[in-house]
Amino acid sequence: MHTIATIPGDGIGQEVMPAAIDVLEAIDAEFEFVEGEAGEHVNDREGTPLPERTRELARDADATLFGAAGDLAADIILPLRGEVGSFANVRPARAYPGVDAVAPETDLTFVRENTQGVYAGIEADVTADTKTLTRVVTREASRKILEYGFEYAREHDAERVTVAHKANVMRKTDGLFVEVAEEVAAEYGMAYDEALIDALAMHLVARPEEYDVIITPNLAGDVLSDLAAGLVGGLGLLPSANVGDDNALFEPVHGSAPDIAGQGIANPTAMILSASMLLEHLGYDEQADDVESAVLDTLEEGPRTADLGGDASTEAFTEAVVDRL
Ligand code: GGG
Repeated sequence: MHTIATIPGDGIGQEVMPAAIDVLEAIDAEFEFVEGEAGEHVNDREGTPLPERTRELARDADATLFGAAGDLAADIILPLRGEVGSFANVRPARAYPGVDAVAPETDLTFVRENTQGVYAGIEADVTADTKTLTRVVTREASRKILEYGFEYAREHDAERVTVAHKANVMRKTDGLFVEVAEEVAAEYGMAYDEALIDALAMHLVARPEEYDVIITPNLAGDVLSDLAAGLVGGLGLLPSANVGDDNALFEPVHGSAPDIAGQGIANPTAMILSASMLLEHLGYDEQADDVESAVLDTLEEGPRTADLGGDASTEAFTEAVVDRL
């Protein structure tokens, strides 16, 4: 039996996590769920949003499900990703049948570097009016994410691999990323193209169907995957996996969504599909496919949540998924 740490976090994380647990309880597999506390309410009570006991749960579990973080994301989700040793954040963005998508042909995956770049949080106060941020890019971390990205592309029979960067401006840091990309692609014997991040944003809006696997530095992957969410029907639809050598954490791409939190109307699709990615990671391939099919059928046939033009609650959508399992 596998142990799964569940950490709902803030805002709608509290509402979509029960949906994922309901689904995992409905399939043909047995899990032990251990819930970990994290978030603003924990910070108010204990002076830290991510207590050591929650970090330990994530470290010790076979895999972790995380809900959402808001203003305290830097103190919650970034360290949690570190606790499971994740170096890759895999974010598939697909347009699903029945969902009114801006770009219905979209089917691509971001493989985002998860440990460094500007999200490493190396910031300093020079004076009250001047702040600095140090962006570190290492050969080792670049090689790790690029090898993972090319391997992922090979395993998924990707038609195209794109390496995103801004090396024409950030010559040393992204320059190193591009240099390592050339080496790794040669070792894998795989073709790839490079894309400047800003131009890539435009191309993704204009012709998303031309892309397949996109390997990106940390911040770019976060921003471009939200852009892709806009192409396929919204942030409620994108799941993700934070993958390490021995452990992994799965979470929706969306944040805590304070504008709708507490109303029971959040779309749990991204959270449930994250649970499906977790199932695949733990070797429950058949169950992962079943969950994905149940979600896709529900998206196509209804009921739908408000973000997709319906009026179903989070619970009603989840029940419809569970009924199809
Ligand atoms: N479930 C993902 C989440 O809480 N996202 C909020 C956020 O700000 N994330 C930053 C990141 O993904 O690096």
